[in-house]
Amino acid sequence: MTIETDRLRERVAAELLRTRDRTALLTEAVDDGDLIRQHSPLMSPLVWDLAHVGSQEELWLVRDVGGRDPLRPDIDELYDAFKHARRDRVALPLLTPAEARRYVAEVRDKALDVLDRARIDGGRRLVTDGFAFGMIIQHEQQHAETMLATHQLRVGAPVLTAPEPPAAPSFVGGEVLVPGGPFTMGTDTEPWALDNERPAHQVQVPAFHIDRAAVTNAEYAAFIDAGGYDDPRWWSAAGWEHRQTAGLVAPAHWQRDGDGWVATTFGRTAPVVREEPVVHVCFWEAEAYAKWAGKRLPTEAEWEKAARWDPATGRSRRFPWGDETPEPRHANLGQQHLRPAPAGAYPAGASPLGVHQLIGDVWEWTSSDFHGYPGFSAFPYREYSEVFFGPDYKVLRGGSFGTDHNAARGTFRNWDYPIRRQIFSGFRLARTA
Ligand code: AVJ
Ligand code: FE
Repeated sequence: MTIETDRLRERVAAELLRTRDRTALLTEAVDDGDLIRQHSPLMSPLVWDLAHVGSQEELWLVRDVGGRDPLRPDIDELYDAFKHARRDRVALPLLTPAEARRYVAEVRDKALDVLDRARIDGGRRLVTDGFAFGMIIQHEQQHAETMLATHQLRVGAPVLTAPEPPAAPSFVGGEVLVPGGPFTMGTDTEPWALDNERPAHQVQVPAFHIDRAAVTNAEYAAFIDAGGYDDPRWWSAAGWEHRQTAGLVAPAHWQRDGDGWVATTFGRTAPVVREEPVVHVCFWEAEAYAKWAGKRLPTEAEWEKAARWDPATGRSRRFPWGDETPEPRHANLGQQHLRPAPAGAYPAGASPLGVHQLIGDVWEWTSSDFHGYPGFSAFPYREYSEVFFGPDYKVLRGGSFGTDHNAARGTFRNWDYPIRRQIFSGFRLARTA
């Protein structure tokens, strides 16, 4: 065993533990009634997410990598996300909270045993650089964000607490020019990058301007006050149709309070903070705002160039600030704060061109549909991303305050339907130079 392999093993074990702590916190903060309840038809009951995390870990680490016998083959079907829609999961004969906790703990014991004995440094592509473990760690982290979104939809006394995000030393606004020219999008070298982030490929991105910060609550409120929700000029046909049928009048969780707005966040109602990025808006709202403002959403390639392209070397970095793994000073990630931070709060995380908070705070809608990059090949299974390719999904970039730092990077791609706003979604503006 080489030292590098031992280090990788230690890192994987530490990440598995750290990730499970968050899952435990999100599922222990509420009582059993809240774990089995459907808080929204858009979301699974929390107890489904919990056992599903264990089920995926059993499938990929215990059975596939470890070659061990199944623990609970009888429940595979219940926790297969493709077999039952989220809205139907509450009616399934799910494991009880106590059973689900026992199940995920048993799976974890076996997975750690596999980690001790498995060759994780190569041989099969699935285990090179511990990829299967990284995939399962990121999977659980993605569900931690999904569970956080479920918490946001839960009605009742607050159960989650976290310190306030940092204040901005100075407010950041305006835009920067990103020069035209080639840039390398996607990655071949990021060891735990998922299939849809690969392969690295050159794209020609014409010069564009991009805002230094995401659109703030104050800016978004001005759009509402200007009658933006009542003026079809700003909306695409599909967007206007949705605005009408869904009766959209403001971001989700906002309520009028005199001339201003209050928002309910994890059970607490407070005035909307003017300098924070707007969150819980759908793609159609983002698009309408952009048109009203005389700009547009960035394409996915523009977003990634703004986030990764180093003008000094022409190289693509892992993160806006460089190649260094995210630290709390770089970005608002990992549920350390339960809200986005004001524009300018993370100067250490800015890009060389001065674009702030591309990573963390809020997922940013792009104008791009979710497609495979040229040369895409599904790995390890088509259901991770390939089955979602097409015009139905829009790409979001950057991660939110609810995203683990391990599942947020310059190449990471998220996707959702353009009507969705239960996710921690905001946006920033761009325009062609
Ligand atoms: C990448 C957030 C769109 O939640 O559907 C979780 C992540 N994939 N389990 C999703 C995922 C399988 C995925 N998103
Ligand atoms: Fe999943």
